[in-house]
Amino acid sequence: MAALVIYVENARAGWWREHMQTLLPELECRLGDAENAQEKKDDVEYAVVWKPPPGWLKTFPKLRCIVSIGAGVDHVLADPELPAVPLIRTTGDDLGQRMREYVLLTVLYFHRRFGEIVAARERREWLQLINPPAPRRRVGVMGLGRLGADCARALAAVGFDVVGWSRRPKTIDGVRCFAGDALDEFLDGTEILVCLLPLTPATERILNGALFARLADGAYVINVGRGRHLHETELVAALDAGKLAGAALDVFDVEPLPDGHPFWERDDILVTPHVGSLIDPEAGGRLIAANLRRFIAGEAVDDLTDPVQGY
Ligand code: NDP
Ligand code: OXD
Repeated sequence: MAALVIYVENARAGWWREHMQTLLPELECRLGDAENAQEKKDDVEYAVVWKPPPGWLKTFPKLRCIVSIGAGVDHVLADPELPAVPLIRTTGDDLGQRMREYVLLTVLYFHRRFGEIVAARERREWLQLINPPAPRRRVGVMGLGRLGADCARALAAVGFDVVGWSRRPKTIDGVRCFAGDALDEFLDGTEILVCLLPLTPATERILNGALFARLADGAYVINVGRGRHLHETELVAALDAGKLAGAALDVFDVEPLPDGHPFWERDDILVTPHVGSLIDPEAGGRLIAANLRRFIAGEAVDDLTDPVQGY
C-alpha cells in the first residue's frame, strides 16, 4: 500500500492524520517526523504539508506529489532542494468565504473609523464621525486570483469604488482592473489597500515606502497575503509621518509575532494571528482528498500550481 506523509506543526497533527486516513483509506497516512533518522521513507508517494523543513521532502525517493495545506505555496517553494513533482494547493469555497469575511470586516472597520470610536468609548466620549459613503471610498485589491477577485466583487457589492491589480489583464464586473506596469495608476487615489498577492520574488516587500507614497493621504493598508510582502520599518515610518492612518496585518515575517515586536504597542496597527482564512481541517481535508484522488486517477486538478510563475 502506498503511503501519504503529513507534516503540520501544530497540536492538531494527530487529528489531521486520523481525518486523512478516514478520507483516504486506500493510502497509509502517517505523520512526518523530520527529526527521526529511522523515519520510513521508501513507500511514501504523497506528502500533505504546511511549512515542511527545507531538505526534508527530497528524502522520500518515490514522492509523486506534494499538497500544500493552504492556498499559498511559498512555504513549500522556499525549499531550495524541493523535488520536481507536481504541487497542489488547497483553496475552495470555504477558504474564499472566510477571506471575504475578513476583508469586509477590516475594510469596513477603517472605512467607518471604528478604531477611533472604540478608543473614544474607552474615554466615555461620544465621538460622532461623518464618513464618506462607500461609493466615495476607493478600495484597491492587489492580486485578483481566487481570493482577491472574490473579495473585490464583495467590496463592489457593498458599494465601494473598487480597483484591482493583477499580473495579467482581467475583467471583473464592478471592478476597474489594472495589470502589470499599471501599478501606479491603480495606486493613485486608493484609500484602503488590500494585499492578496502570493509571495514570489516579484512581490516580496512590495508594500514599501515608495508604494505608500502613491496612495491617498491618510490611507489604510490591509495585508492578508504574506508577512514578506511588507517592509515593516517603512510601514512604521509612513504611519509616523501621517501618510498612512492605520494598518491591519494578519501575516508577519515571523509568526507568531514575537513578544516585544513594536507592532504590539501601536494603536494604529490591528494585529490578527494569521486568521484571515484559516483552513478548516474538515472542509480542507475533503478538498485535499478529492484533489489527490483526481491526481492519482490521472485526471485534471484545478489547484495545480505553476512552478515557473511561483504560485
Ligand atoms: P491566486 O494564485 O489565485 O491569485 C494570485 C493573484 O495575484 C493573481 O491575480 C495573480 O495575477 C496576482 N499576482 C501574482 N503575482 C503578481 C505580480 N507580480 N504582479 C501583479 N499581480 C500578481 O492566489 P489566491 O487568491 O488563492 O491567494 C492569494 C494569497 O493569499 C496566497 O498566495 C496566500 O499568500 C494568501 N493567503 C492568506 C491567507 C490568510 O489566512 N492570511 C489564507 C489564504 C491565502 P494573475 O491573475 O495575472 O495570475
Ligand atoms: C494559506 C494560508 O495560504 O493560510 O492558505 O495562509
